[in-house]
Amino acid sequence: SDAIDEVNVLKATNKDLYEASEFDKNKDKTQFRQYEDACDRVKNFYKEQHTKQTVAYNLKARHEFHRKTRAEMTVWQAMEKLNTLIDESDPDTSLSQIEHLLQSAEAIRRDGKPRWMQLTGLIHDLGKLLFFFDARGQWDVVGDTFAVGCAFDDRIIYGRDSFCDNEDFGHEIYDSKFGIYSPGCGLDNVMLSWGHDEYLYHIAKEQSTLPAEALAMIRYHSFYPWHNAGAYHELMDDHDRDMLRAVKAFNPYDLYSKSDDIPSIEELKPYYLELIDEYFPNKVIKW
Ligand code: INS
Repeated sequence: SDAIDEVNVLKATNKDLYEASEFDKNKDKTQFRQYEDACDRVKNFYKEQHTKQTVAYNLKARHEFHRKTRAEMTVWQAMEKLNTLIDESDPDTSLSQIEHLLQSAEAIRRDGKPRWMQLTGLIHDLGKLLFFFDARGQWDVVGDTFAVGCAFDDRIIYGRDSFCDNEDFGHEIYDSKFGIYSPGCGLDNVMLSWGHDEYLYHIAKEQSTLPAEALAMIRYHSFYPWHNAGAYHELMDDHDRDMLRAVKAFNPYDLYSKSDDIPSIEELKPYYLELIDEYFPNKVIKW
């Protein structure tokens, strides 16, 4: 039947997906994500983020997000708009965002990964558009994410102490091991700190035909404490365990492509315009 065919196709593409990535073989991984030696811009960013990302703020931001459409534009227009943002949280690149997006997508494409994954590389940071709409600063747009509503984990950048000025720090429930969650409740039910991942995830889920793996790559790509450091695993369900593999497969293309050559935007544009149309049935997206 069609359903069985579909499952088989997905299994086949997932096999390619999880094969070790070729492109980061020659990268010196010790050169990336060096937060202890990072400049003040990065350190100040995280101090502010860790102080202001509270449960109360998270609920408010989610409510605001669902209340309205902020802009209507195509995916490519969104990439161009984003281009003026320089991410204060990122110690590894001071390139404009469109270049980082193309670097990620091109690395995925060169490795022969599925088309939906190439597109995921292309759009994964588009949620940073939020900065031009509802954001209070960069602290509620960029940077690594973590869960709110349960204990601040030591595996988050700069550790638990970095949260000492957060109003939820030491809170009887919000800073207890499981907090408002329960073991195995599934990450769908967990409030991640509000920012570009969460925002784009909702948009892609509602307005694209991207598969679950792509949506997970978008929602969790900045969730390093989980996909990289092993935190929050007790909250996962079986679906999350599958998704973790996909997110891990995506990560090298996001992180290590930052040292690749700068791509030519005009040359690559026709290829990616077609790819965008394949998965976003409505050209104009409600942001
Ligand atoms: C970066 C940047 C990225 C995000 C990373 C973060 O500074 O904001 O978009 O994916 O997790 O460390």
